[in-house]
Amino acid sequence: MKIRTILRFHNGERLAMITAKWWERIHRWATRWLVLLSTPFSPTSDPPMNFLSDLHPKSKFQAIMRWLFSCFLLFGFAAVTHGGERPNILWFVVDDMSADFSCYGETLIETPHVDRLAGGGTKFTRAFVTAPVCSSSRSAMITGCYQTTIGAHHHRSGRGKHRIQLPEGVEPLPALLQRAGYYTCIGSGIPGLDHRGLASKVDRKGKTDYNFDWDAAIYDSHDWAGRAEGQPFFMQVQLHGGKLRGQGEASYTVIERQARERFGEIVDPDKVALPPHYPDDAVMRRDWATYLDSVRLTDWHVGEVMARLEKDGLLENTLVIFMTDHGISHARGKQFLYDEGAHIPFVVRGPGIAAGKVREDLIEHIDMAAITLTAAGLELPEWMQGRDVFAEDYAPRETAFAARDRCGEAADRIRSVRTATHLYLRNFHPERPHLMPNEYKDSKAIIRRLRELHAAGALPELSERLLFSPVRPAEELYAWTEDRWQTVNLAGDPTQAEILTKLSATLDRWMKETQDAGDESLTVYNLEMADELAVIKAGTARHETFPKNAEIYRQWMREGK
Ligand SMILES: [Ca+2]
Repeated sequence: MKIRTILRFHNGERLAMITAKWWERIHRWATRWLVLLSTPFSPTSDPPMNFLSDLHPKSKFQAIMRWLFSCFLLFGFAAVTHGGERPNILWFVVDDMSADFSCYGETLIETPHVDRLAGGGTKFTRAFVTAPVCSSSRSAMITGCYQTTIGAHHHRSGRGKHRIQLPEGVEPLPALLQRAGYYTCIGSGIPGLDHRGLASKVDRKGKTDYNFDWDAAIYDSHDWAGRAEGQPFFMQVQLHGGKLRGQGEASYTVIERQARERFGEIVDPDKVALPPHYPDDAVMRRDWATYLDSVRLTDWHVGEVMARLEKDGLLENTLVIFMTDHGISHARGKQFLYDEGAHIPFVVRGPGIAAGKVREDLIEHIDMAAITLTAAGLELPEWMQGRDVFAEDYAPRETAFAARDRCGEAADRIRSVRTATHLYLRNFHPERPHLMPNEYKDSKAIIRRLRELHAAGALPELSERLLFSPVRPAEELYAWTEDRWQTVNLAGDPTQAEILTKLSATLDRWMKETQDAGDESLTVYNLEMADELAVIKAGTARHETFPKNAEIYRQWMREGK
């Protein structure tokens, strides 16, 4: 076990040195004994070369014992190096889900499979995405770079006529692993099941959603089963997660049926504890209950994949990383940089990873790329901004950064920096409201209900202020570890002025150093809106709302708002 750990984690010179030393030793022993002992059995050997026959019985016994010992050492070494071969790497990437698992403190449901994963590995309690929306988060994840550095920060950008190219030299992770001999795959992790955990006749590749031009050939398959014998694999299990609960009534019914079939009962909406900034309302409760059912169904799927790895004898030589692409899709979750949108579960299990360990240092989701490359025995490219948080010389992050940019037609720009105690946010367009027009979000039952309650003047003060204020503060500051949902903005508090100034400067420095590409021009916005509208089905409500909303943003841009 010790040697395996060394072989896995000491790359470069040190690994070469250790390996060479062992090989030299083994080679010396093996040559000495095997050459000597093969001699008597050689058909061309002349007597008295059969030295065993000339030996004293006691010496003969010792020679045989030494021979057996040598064989044992050789086989042993082969087994050790085999065990130390490049591990398989398996990612669970779950859509739209916060860390609402039992091992992260959720008490209303049980999530035995993710809990087991955490128990057998290292659980990070302070992991954050650098982008709180699918495509920007996934573009960052797959390159190990800040989405703002590589220009992939606007949600679903670069899909149509306006294509985004990655900066010179930057490549998606599967391309690097494939070139190093890995079998690269992306799918549901269980042949015959889709990303929703439902039976499927056709196995398809899983979700990618990258905002840049990429070559589909970086993925060999939907599943690791097709790899060559002895070939290590890199598998992404892409799960529908929080998206299982859908946008409203019709999809709630589907997930409730699925939960009843799987677990015998559904989460009781009456027992749900909503965050304080959401009104206590039947629609909100039902939605949150179905969300928790989506967590349970995700946990079940994780269990199935882990059982398959174990059954196939792959568990011990597979590095497993579990995370979500951002937090729950809700009014203040997905698309926003509060914990509700940016905090994610992050669990790593596998060879060389401490079991049952909990780490409280800050990590960013782009670190997953660096952890993966190191585990595969590859050097980290210069351009990669994620870090191998398991490296011996790793100095824990003092800060974690995140950015929100245009989401669909909703053009906005928010940046944040977080320390172990504070979360600082900067709104670059404070004149725009929190719940700005957004076809995607506005078609959700929860947002429609919030707008209804707002129109009827029936919202509690906190919901009204945090969700419907027509303008936002230019800066926000939260003592996030004490203020779980970040509802108390300390930005105007004179006692916090020093920390605010410091974090503001840290954010400026980060934006400069990482070459934050910032807002889109109106010209690019128009190109992207045309591209996006082209893929929306004509005649639908979406097709009508989307361009109407886009016109509001154009007007705001023209007004400098
Ligand atoms: Ca997502």
